[in-house]
This record gives sequence, structure tokens and C-alpha cells, in this order.
Amino acid sequence: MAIIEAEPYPFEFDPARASLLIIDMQRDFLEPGGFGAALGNDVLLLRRTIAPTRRLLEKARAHTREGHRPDLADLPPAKKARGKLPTGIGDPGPMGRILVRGEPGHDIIPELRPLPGEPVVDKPGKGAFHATDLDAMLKNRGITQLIVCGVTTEVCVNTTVREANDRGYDCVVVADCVGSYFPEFQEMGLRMIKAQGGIFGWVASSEDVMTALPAMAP
Ligand code: TIU
Repeated sequence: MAIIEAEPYPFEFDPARASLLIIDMQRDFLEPGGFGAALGNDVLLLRRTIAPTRRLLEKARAHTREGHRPDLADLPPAKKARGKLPTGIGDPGPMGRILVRGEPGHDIIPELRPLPGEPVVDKPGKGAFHATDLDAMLKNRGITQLIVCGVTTEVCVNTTVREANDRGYDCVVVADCVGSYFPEFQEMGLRMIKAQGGIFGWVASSEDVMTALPAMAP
């Protein structure tokens, strides 16, 4: 057992039961011409998360990707219609069809590219547990604690942490490894998780997680 200095109080970290979960660090969210940009966002705001996430990745790894089947059979019509976007999910853009599996924009960004054999969970929703094998994969490996990085703080990261909390996982969200297109949502997205005695989980810095990580199995 190791301790991660975290808010609202120190996290009792059990490396044998912990997994690093990196949410949707995809070109479609972090590079110009993808879904994040189609929504009207400055995608460069998310890039400060890359270097600290890379440092954590050298210790332990598992990724998610938001995206849909090429035939869009798993895309709810409500999700497609949302925002009335001129270029939306499934439409062609500079990085291929937006948020479609197999397209360049759907790839994890090159800086964090998964290693061969590394678990990658393809998810059609914002939460990583909805319509995926993630819960079974974690349970089969005896994982009860998640160290969570990725984008965006208030959308896919928050949704996943809430889903994980309801399924009995303890989550530590790494503040400098999660990012939002909106600074106020970054702040509030983290405050919501750790408020009320850690109602959904803990928040820690990558430095404090790194200090505890040497004990974690790769
Ligand atoms: N739009 C936005 O902030 N996020 C998403 O659509 N997906 C994820 O957060 N991955």
C-alpha cells in the first residue's frame, strides 16, 4: 500500500489493484480539423495534458477512444443531431470521417500511441462503461482503483468517473493530465469530483501520483 497525496484527503493506493485509464486522447479532440474543432473549440488548450500523461504512461497503461462503427449503426440519432453542426460525427473532415473507428482522427495522438497488446476500449458514448467491455476487463484483472487522465474533464472524464464510482471503483483524477476547452469547466469539473468528502473520487497532481507509482505493476 502507498499513499498518494490527494484532495479531499490522502488516497490509499494499492498498486496491485490499480490501473491507469486514459480517456479519449484522440486526434479528433486534440488536433485541428477534428470533432473538438468542429464544435468551435480551441483544441490547443488541451495539449498541456500530453507531457505529464506521457510520463505516467511510461509506468502503466490502458486507453479509451470515443467513436462509432463506419456504418454509424451505434450512433444514436440524438447524438448525431446535437449542435446542428455543419460538419458532425460521421462527416468527412481533414482527418477523415469525424469520430469514426479506423479513421485518422479517431487514432490516439502519436505522443501517447498505445503499445502492441495494450488494452484500448472503443466506446460509443461519453462514459467509458456504457456499451463497452471495460467493467469486465477491469474485474477480470482484479482492478478496483483507477488513475484517470484524458479529455475532456467535464465530459468524458467526468462521465466515466461517475460511472466508475457507481460500480464501486475508487478513482483518482490527475489534475494536470485532464483538460477542457473551457478553463472554468476544468476548475469546476475537478471541484465536483472532490467536493463533499470526495463524492465521486480524489484529485491529485501527476507529480504526487508519480511518487507513489514505482510500486505499480507495469
Ligand atoms: N466535447 C467534449 O468536450 N468532449 C467530447 O465530446 N468527448 C470527450 O470528452 N471525449
